[in-house]
Amino acid sequence: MSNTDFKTEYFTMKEEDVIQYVKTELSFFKEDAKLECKEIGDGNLNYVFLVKDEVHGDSIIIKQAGPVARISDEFKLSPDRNRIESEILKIHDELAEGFVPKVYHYDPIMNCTAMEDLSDHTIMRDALMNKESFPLFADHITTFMVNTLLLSSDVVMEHKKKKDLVKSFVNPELCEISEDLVFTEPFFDCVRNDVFAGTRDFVEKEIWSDDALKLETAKLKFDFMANAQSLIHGDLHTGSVFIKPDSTKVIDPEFAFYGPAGYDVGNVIANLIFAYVNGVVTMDEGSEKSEYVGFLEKTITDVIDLFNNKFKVAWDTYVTEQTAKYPGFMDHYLASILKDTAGIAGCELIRRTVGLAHVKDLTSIESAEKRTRAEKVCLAVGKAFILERENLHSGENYMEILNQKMNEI
Ligand code: SR1
Ligand code: MG
Repeated sequence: MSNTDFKTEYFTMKEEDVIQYVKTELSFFKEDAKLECKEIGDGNLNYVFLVKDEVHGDSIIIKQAGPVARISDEFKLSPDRNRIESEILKIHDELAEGFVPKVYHYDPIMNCTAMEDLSDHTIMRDALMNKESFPLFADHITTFMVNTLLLSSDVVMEHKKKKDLVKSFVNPELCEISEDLVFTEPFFDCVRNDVFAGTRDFVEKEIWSDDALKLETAKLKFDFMANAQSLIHGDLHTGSVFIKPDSTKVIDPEFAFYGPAGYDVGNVIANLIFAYVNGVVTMDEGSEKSEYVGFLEKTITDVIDLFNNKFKVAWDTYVTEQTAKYPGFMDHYLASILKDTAGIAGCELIRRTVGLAHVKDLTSIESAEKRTRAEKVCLAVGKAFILERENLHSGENYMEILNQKMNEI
């Protein structure tokens, strides 16, 4: 065991330390509990421990922030991200109850959070790779996004309270990761990029040599840094969603800060597209494929359209700000979120294909030919989303571009 003093000095815990930790620092388990612990994290940054009582079946998650990222020790990260994550989960639970795990305890010395075990759910990216469908997802995620994004913004919140939240969730180190990995590095031949051999020529011609595209990514990057519109999740991909057919839980909001609302919506769309492209290129023709691909087409369409509709309803219900109620302002505000959504979906599609942090939906494709096709589609769709973002207002608009690139490439 590394240490048993959890009250004075931070250290990164091993499984046996975590058992000791829950026994001494939490009153979650029963006296006669027989605890076992396993590190189950597969994300890029943190350590996630599942602690189970073999006697009574109770279980809990302990998530600890380490001093460097798991994906690469080039990223030295403030463990304050664990405070941000635990506080955001509580805020999300107030704004969108039922869509996040319950937080039981936050420890600012050990930089860890104790939270609800969601082992009866599956990480959505894994479930999608397994070709499972979730017809309720679009409804769930759009409720989550409309509630968390609109209700945390200036058009609903008292402005001084909103500014206090902006201060509390300034998240410079994790924002810097996104500024670099999402908006900067994928758009030039950066040494940290990881480009699949079959895709390289396409990337050089279609992405790195396109000055008009690069200009648009600069606009999106500076908007990301300067537009403190909503308290965004900041990393809302399908690996940040736990799912089962009747339940959707959004986890891992450590990248949260006040940024453009469209960042979250765009990330959801892009990651559904990765699953869609994977399904199209890897599945054999037949009913299983058409059902699964059909589910994803409908979900991509519905996420945009339901977000639009629910946003308008929530606006009428919650917005009290005098000037925000001027006729025409809601349309102007929502149009700018939708424009950001398309631009961010485009950046996410490109950065997960050529940048440092990839997605299994693409890297798991065994055939080099199929993977190359999938990657080129993602790049071409991403580029079109960025360049044409002014014109992407409906789910149908998104599917038109996706179908067009899928047919062309
Ligand atoms: C160094 S972290 C790499 C990526 O993992 C996280 O999930 C974020 O998406 C980040 O960009
Ligand atoms: Mg994460």
